[in-house]
Amino acid sequence: MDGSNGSSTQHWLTLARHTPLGILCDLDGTLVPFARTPDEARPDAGAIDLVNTLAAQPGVTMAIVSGRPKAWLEAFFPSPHVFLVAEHGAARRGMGAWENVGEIDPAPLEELATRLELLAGRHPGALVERKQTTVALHYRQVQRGRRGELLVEAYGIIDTFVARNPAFERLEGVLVAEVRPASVKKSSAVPWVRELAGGSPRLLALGDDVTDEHMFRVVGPTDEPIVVRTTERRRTAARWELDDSNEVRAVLRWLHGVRAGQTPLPVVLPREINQREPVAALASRDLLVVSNRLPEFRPVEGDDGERKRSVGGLVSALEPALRSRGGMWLGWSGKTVPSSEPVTTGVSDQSDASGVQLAWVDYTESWYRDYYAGFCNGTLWPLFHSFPSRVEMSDAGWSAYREVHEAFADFAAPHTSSRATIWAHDYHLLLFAHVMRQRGHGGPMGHFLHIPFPSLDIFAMLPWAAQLMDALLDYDLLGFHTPQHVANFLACASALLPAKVSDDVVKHRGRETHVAAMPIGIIPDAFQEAPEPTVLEEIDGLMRILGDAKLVLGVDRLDYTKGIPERLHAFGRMLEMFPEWRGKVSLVQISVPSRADVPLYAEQRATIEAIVGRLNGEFGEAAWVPVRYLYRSYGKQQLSQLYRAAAVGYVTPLRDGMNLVAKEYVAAQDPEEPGVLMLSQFAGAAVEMQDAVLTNPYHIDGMARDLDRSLRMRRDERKARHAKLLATVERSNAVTWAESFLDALASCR
Ligand code: ADQ
Repeated sequence: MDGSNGSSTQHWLTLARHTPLGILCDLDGTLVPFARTPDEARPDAGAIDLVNTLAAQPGVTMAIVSGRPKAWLEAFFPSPHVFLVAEHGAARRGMGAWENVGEIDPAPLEELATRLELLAGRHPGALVERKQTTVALHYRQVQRGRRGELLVEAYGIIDTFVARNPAFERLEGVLVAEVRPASVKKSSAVPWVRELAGGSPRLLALGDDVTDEHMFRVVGPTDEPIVVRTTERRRTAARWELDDSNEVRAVLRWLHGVRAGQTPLPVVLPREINQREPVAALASRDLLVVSNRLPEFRPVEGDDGERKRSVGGLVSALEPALRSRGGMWLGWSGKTVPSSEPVTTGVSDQSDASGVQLAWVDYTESWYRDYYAGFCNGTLWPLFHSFPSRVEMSDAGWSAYREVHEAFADFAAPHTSSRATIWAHDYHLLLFAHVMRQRGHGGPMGHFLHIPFPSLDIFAMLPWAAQLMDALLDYDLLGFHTPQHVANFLACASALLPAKVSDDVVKHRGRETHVAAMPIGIIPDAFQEAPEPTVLEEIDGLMRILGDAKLVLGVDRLDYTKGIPERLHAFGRMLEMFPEWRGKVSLVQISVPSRADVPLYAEQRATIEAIVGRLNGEFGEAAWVPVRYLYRSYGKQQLSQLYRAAAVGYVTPLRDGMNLVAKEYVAAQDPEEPGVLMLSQFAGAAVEMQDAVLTNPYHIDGMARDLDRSLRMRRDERKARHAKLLATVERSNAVTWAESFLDALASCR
């Protein structure tokens, strides 16, 4: 017994005795348990017998409503008493004869299926199923950490197809991506079965998949939609739930017994879904990503409410994970409102093409000042990068830090199932797990820190160090870029808290937090694409200005941690130490504007411009400008071309969590004629990229010598180093990073 109360039993008895009764039942994941491949998931004799028995019962209309092809269904259910709906509603068999629903020309699917088959051939476990009007890519059997890679490519193919063939749409099933006619849905089965049943029927609709939601949405008020929670939990239009196919069969058997005049005790009855359980308004909430900024949209200056999408690295990394799981991304809109006004929040339209829903919170002006510019960028950023002299601290900052976390959690909690997985990002959200646990969140929560974690002597400068540490341990998983960051974190935990610390687990307050080094990667392909002609022209123009001089390239956000002044000084020093390079090499430094309204950053910009002026004044000649400083942002294609043209990628931060520019530079090189990556030993990237020319950005003479060595390096050495670096960049890319984080988070529990 499931402990159902009497009134619930009565409710189901009334339904079971109702005549006529229509049953619409999905197969895979509902009546039949999932198997490793679609072929193995065959209805067993028990399931077939149960369906036939119900179909033969007076007053019952029994329909199987499936995504499977006609012939497959017919092979198991030849009896004309069983009604069949195939391919999600594209075809149906009434009194023994099949009819097609709607006019669909399946011809365009041929090419799609072929392309997906080629792709599946490269991904062990992936399987393409061709049906009359649909094509499905199954990835249940693809190893968990490798699914993201497959999906990035698959979605590229599918989305292009759907854009060209609007009569078709993409549909996410349980570990299957399917393309099918947009006009066909399982919902069409509902009025059909109602009509077949005749009279005033009550309907029972059972299914586990998102395709079954279409049925649940159109059933009437006296019908009973039941969702089977076979795999993921998602927002559902169903009123009842069951756990698996065993429970489905038990309920159907009981129903049959009741109608047959027996009074069997129910083994299990559908459980009413607690509508008070906070679930999102619109869609599946299996994964909630939270970051300060929503990388996918840039608020428009002088915000008119329009929000534009832009594709950043983190988005590309997480999108496959969000798509395959279903999820929401929550962050700051980028907009501030006067502190006297209430904070506004919002959620994007679910119909968004990426399938990822965005949700945002606006900041008040005081939050922007005390939380964002204050505690985040004035306190934590310099502290975590080990720049203690730049750290500013105020009680107002700490209090705003906590307040903003409360605001994010107030928004997130009612939009998220209490069992959802949450992945928070970076130093802006260190307390997020803590405030969510206070609101009853029981699901797995992980955090990835994109910047370094400092050593104990630095971290302990923070008056709230112990509180912060305590709150961090409400996460189940903490990810860092390097083993050194992990070691620093563990040392701080063990010094500041009465916690039990081992290599990769911290035990505190009866909880366990796993800690791991998981270096982030890039999507290398994005830096290897052939450029558009206009991009080529633009970069050619820039190269013409440089003439024959070799290009040394620096690309950064304008930030004092990036060591731009030191890099410029070292370039000048090299021209002094090795005058033969004068006129033969130019440094191009591209800095993307960042936090320009923070005084320290404006000051940094002025410092850099002064050094550039000095160097050009001192060394410049009529036909040669030693340093070009470009204070602007470039698109990916432009950046790739610049990287490719550069003889040296000059990446010398004083401290950096990882540094993606180093990886992008490597990805963009011509393998036959690669440039040399010169990389600071204090960038997290240096751990994986030992084949770069590693340099110490604090030692100007040394850096000048390293630059000279890089410029002189022979082709065979450049090729050998580049090949090893490229292998690293390709092996641990952005998608594998996201998947392995989520895998690790799932296995924490
Ligand atoms: P950032 O400090 O922003 O990231 P980084 O990893 O180098 O540093 O990423 C910068 C990104 O901005 C790169 O993708 C680069 O292409 C882009 N970019 C830089 N200059 C640009 C320009 N002028 N025009 C266009 N794009 C430009 C933080 C941490 C890092 C960590 C990342 C990811 O500080 O240590 O590597 O997060 O975890």
